Amino acid sequence: MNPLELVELLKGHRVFIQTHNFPDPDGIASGFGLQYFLKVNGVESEICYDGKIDKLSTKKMFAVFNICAKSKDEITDMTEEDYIVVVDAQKLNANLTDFVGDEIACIDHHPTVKEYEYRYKDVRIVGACSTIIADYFRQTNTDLPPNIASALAYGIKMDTADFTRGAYPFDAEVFSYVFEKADSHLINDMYMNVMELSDLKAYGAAIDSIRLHGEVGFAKIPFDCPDALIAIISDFILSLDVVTVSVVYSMRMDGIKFSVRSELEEIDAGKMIAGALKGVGDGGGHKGMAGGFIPKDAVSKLGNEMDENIQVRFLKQKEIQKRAEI
Ligand SMILES: [Mn+2]
Repeated sequence: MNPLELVELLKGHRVFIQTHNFPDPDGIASGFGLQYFLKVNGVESEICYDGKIDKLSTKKMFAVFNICAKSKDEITDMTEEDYIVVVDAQKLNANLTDFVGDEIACIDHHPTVKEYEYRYKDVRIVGACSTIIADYFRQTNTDLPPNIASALAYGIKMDTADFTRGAYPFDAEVFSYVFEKADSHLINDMYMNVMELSDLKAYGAAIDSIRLHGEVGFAKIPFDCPDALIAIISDFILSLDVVTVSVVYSMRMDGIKFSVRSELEEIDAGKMIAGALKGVGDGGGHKGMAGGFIPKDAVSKLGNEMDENIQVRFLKQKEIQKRAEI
């Protein structure tokens, strides 16, 4: 797609750039980069999202790169006439709230689950949406200031886990273009002081409670913990040399929230949690990573020995999958 066609389409309209709900660094960087690209081409826009920004590292981007974005509650005057460009997400997906404006354009790097007719669609399977936005600058030879270049470089690094997750040569090619124009101090700054004291308490609780059953590591955080942090702690437990499957859960006011990881080819984390929580809650996800939830009302079904019950449920699923393998 020629990004200047997008500019033409948007001219004369009020424009919003919407990221997926609970935006991550790639979503924020994509929105920020696109906002600047449109601005130098004469189109003003606002970045918006639904949900919260609950991770310190994502919050930090706003200060480090000087980004402005509005949450759903802060936008009260969007109308049906307004144009929305969806970035790092697609309309009709569960992670994108349907705002009142008209979603006329979409720029994303995820496979399309539900088709939708946009007037401008640029969906490419690459490692990060930031890669596509950065390519707009390269393609059109548009001036790329250091803070924008740094944000895009950070978005690419984060979404590809430093080129170890779903990265393509195209990501590396575009990364080298933005990195040359970036301020490396700004990128480095993003990696400093990103842990909050409350994060450390959650790590501490998980470490204290860890139980190993063969290669399966269980850890419980006995208090409320945001999704993103439970997921990071699950990765952390998985990084132990003896652990190949990790199950981490947080006791919340409204129930128990789970995050599961598997690095074994024969153990599917999504199927494992779906089976383990059957009858008490819901779970699902990918082979490598999955999540789930047991609502408060169902917690009593786990009985007095709740932790043991949870462990038995997951271990049984592991056996079922192992047996299916033979
Ligand atoms: Mn992304």
